[in-house]
Amino acid sequence: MSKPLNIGMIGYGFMARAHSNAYSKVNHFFDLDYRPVLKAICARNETQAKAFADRWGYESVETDWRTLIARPDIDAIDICTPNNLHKEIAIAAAKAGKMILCEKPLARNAAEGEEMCQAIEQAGVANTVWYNYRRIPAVSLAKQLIEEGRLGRVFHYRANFLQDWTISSDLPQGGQGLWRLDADAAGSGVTGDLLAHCIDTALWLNGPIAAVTATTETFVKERLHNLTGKVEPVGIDDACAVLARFTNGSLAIFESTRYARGHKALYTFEINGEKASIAWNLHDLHRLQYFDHGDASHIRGWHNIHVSDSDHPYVGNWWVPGLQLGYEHSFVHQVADFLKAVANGKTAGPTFREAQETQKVCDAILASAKSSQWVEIK
Ligand code: SOE
Repeated sequence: MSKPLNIGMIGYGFMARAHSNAYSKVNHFFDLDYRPVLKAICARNETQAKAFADRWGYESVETDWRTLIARPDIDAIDICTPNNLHKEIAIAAAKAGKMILCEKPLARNAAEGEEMCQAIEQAGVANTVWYNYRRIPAVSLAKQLIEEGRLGRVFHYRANFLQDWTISSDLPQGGQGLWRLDADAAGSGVTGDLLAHCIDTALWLNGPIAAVTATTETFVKERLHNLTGKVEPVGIDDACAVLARFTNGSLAIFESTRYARGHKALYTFEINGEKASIAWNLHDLHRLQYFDHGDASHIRGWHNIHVSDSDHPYVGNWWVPGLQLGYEHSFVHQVADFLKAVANGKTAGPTFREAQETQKVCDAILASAKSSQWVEIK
């Protein structure tokens, strides 16, 4: 019989739905010592919080996150708020001895991230940051192929995260649903929101980044601010282009933008090694492209691996072979790994400390865009 682990969710947006869905499903598919219980949802807007509680089956509603954290019946706090609240909530939750699952990016910048890391390390609480794409089975398979040594020395890493939803200059900034355009709430624009995913995966697959040089652009300079009612300068980066060097000697190109007309959420990466290459993209997320130079020359070519067999990462826990998984499953996998780690007294990455490495790279990218210089990552 699994033990209950009571979740206190803060926020009710898109990510709160993705995480709540994962908590609800995980024990149906994974054998775990713990079973998440949707104990309480917290949001300032009580009507919205109650509606969320009804739809997802949360047992209770709070309107002040401090009250939620003070509740002795809450084991884990899930932070799905805008980024400007991550630090204060995470530090308070750590001091209260709660486990913490924090939406990405960890914080608005590395200074905030460092305070959060120190708080959770001092408290010794289980923690994770929701960089969910690591746990798409095809991406986990890429990790496996790299660990099996199939790529050999890596020369190149290139990744993009492309969207097009902020092109209209009529789109306001700030407030519910649009806080990602407000620098005070978000910290940065596409660098923290989209490129951070590319960096998290890159650090996981290819090791530390040593230095970056970058340029950013804000194409729409002023937008109506939903909170002040005034037209205000836009403080976020709309697009970001980066050159980077990994400590293993490989070179990288990263790009993220919300101005790539026609692309809604196209995350792609390709890695070129001495012996093989791998490529993946989010619009075809159940496939991994793999080119092995070791294949006999007359049949050498790109393998198009449908990552849906029972010996592929996570897949054996779901349906019968050949039936593919999607975006939502990556969150279920993250919860499963988190709960397994909690049961074994271990950590499941990305921890706050790992996510802080991504934060440091993002800070270096933004600093380089300002100074037009290469910036080393300390
Ligand atoms: C932005 O539109 C966004 O929702 C990001 O915040 C998520 O992290 C990304 O996975 C999808 O796009």
